[in-house]
Amino acid sequence: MGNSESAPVLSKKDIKDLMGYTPFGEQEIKNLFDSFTRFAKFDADAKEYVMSLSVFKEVMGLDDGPLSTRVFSVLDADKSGALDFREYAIGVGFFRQGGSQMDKLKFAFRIFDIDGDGTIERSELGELVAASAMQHGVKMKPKAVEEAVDAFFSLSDGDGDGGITFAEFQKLNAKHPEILEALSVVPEAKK
Ligand SMILES: [Ca+2]
Ligand SMILES: [Ca+2]
Repeated sequence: MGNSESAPVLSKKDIKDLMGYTPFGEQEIKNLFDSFTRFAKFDADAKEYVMSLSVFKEVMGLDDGPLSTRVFSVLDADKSGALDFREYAIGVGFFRQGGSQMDKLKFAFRIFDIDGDGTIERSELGELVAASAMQHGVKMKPKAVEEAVDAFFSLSDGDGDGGITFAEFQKLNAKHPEILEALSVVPEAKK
């Protein structure tokens, strides 16, 4: 979006587009762009400013855990490995305004559905459980991971096919909202 390193600019069209994708008005988008370009790096190949995972975590006040990395991956819509301003603005808009309950649930689902095929598989859940434990200094034995995954699936995999669809995920949340709250996959953004 910015076309030279010295003077990043946001076109009128960019602003208009972003107003459609985010809860922000024109001035808020301009302010957000200013702060984005302060933290982001100019990528000469892409000819725009992009934000790395480590900077994103710092700016958003996220911890170093696997869930933070998943939040970043979900926001990185084009899977470039960095956030451009549009991807960043959508993320900030989501965290700051919270979005609807449905938006939050959809976002949480995408955090778990690592390969993005629309189903949470046992392996995906196991990976996140093990990585989260590791982050807290706990090395879980494969059997313990298995048991945690079993417990989650016994509550949510209604048809027992080994995958949790969004509909099943929604049902789980309706019955046990405390589970998803405990996982806190929608972190509070710093102001
Ligand atoms: Ca990207
Ligand atoms: Ca999946």
